[in-house]
Amino acid sequence: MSSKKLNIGLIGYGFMGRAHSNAYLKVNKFFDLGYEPVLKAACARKKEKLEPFAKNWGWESIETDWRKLIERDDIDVIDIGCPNNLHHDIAIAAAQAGKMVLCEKPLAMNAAEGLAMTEAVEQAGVPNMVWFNYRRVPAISLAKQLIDEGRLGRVFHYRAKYLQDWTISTDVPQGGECLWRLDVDVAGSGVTGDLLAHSIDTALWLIGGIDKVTAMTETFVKERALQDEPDVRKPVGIDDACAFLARFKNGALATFESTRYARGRKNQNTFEVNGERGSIYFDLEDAHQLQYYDNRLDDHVHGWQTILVTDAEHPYMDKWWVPGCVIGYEHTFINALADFLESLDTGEPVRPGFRDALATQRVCDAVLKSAQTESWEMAECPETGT
Ligand code: SOE
Repeated sequence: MSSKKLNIGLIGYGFMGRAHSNAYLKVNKFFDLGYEPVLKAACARKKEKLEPFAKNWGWESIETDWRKLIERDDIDVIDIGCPNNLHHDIAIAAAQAGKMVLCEKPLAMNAAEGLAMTEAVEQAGVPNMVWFNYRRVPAISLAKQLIDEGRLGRVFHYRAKYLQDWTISTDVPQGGECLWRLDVDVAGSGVTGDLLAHSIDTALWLIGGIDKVTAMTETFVKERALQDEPDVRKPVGIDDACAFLARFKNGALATFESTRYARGRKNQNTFEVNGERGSIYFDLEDAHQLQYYDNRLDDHVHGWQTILVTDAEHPYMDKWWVPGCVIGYEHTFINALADFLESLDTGEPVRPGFRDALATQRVCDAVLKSAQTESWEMAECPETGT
């Protein structure tokens, strides 16, 4: 297929800057699409870090002020891959300038910001997407397919965990490059916005809207040095751990748990769904597999089966390798980008868009509020799944 060029302006050169750059470079090698991203400009404040990043990934030019990037006529898409406290201003300015907007998760620092951003992209009528990349793990997309096919029937339970262990040491500083996730003024929250936002996005997609939540959070290390000023110590404002109960609007019950203090757990993102006719279980540390229990089989063959999600019949896998050859983390961004580019051709908005991510943000806000009030809080998220 001959494709139209789509000029990308990426903001941020960290972990997500790399993941997104890689997706732009590879997407047309594997997917047959009507659009082809051009790595037009990379933007960040620190020129000395930005220049080698841009050179390495093949960005044609650089900008050190995101406002200048947005002003450029040769940029079609603004991709926000910088820390959370900048998402709001950049997204609104980009939408008002008529640019398409892609934004890293979580959408914003809180739901009020998220709402303003959502209204901005909707008023401007610009295509938008939030990089909740785990929806594009083929096994998670397959879970969605099995649920939509009715294989689980009525859903009773949803059980999610998102565990890491990289902040246990009291010597880990907060703020600054890579460690902004520990600074509440930059991140907005701790594991709730960073990790549980993924779990909530997946849950809303698979099961539907959440009605209300009751939560507890803990900050285990109360004070940390600043990365950029090691002699200065500041109270820690993020939640190190969070656990909450939720009721979905369809009556299903859920538990969610997240921490960065689960020694030995590096990036364990799991969920289990129990339904009337069957169950499914997923673990990101075995991302190529989906566990499925089908109660409709004859009694004597009941048992959990492991589906190796690498066949051409499985979501996205016809674009990758031969059966049995697994794909990994980076491919989830490529799959997401392919869906975005395809949506420009079909005119069918890609999910999750800003409005979908706003629902997740509202659940996060309700969770954090509930941890403070120690009572149930309404999640104010829509009736249907996103
Ligand atoms: C945090 O450590 C983090 O990098 C998250 O910010 C990402 O969203 C997650 O995919 C991996 O872990």
